[in-house]
Amino acid sequence: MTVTHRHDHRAIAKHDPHIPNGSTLRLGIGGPVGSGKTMLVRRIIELLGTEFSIGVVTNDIYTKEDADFLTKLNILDRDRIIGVETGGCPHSAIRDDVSMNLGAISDLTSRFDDLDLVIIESGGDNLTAMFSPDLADKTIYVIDVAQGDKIPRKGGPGLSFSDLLIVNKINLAPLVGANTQVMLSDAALIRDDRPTFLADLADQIGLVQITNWVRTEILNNKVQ
Ligand SMILES: Nc1nc2c(ncn2[C@@H]2O[C@H](COP(=O)(O)OP(=O)(O)OP(=O)(O)O)[C@@H](O)[C@H]2O)c(=O)[nH]1
Ligand SMILES: [Mg+2]
Repeated sequence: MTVTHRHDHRAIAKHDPHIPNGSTLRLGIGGPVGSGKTMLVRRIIELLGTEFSIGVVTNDIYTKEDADFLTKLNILDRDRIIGVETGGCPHSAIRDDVSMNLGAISDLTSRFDDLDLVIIESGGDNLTAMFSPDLADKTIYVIDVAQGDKIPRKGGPGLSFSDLLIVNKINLAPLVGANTQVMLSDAALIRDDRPTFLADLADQIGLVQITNWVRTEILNNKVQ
């Protein structure tokens, strides 16, 4: 029996003609329902959309709500945004059978051959969700304070192994009795050196750190 190493899958995916070439960073954004994933996509487009060529794939279970929302904002050419209706468990479409998402990325790359970044927003999911390395090169996991400052202690692959963890809606922390410093220290315990940033994406707090991180990942991906 041939045992294929996890990273070999990614190498194979990168050489598939339907997958963007190595200079396109595929960035997966996951996290629970309503934590601010689409708001993060919006901010990345607003801040990096003139510097880089960006495409977006959103996942919703029954609609194309997030793709429609981003399209209506008029911050990115509508042809650069594709909504996928997963029709089932959101984690399945980003982890188990990623074919719908790979198809959407393939559509984007056939429309635009210069993509620096493809963002894949997962449907809102539970703490067990995680992107397949066949689909995403790097991942951001978004949680918010309103779910309680216990969330980082509850763990899960997104919280532990995402390349960047964002604790969003920090302006709401006093209203819901969440201690963001506890969230940061609990996250640090399970994340080794992987960073965790605090943000309020709606009020544009914490955006410099996030933008710098995404820009660095796009540029690092090009020199690999
Ligand atoms: N106060 C506050 N509200 C926010 C922030 N970020 C997002 N929201 C609001 O929270 C709600 C959910 O935000 P979305 O960006 O749609 O969250 P999502 O994770 O994409 O949601 P799903 O895709 O449905 O799982 C919206 O009403 C946003 O306006 C924030 O930083 N602060
Ligand atoms: Mg969303």
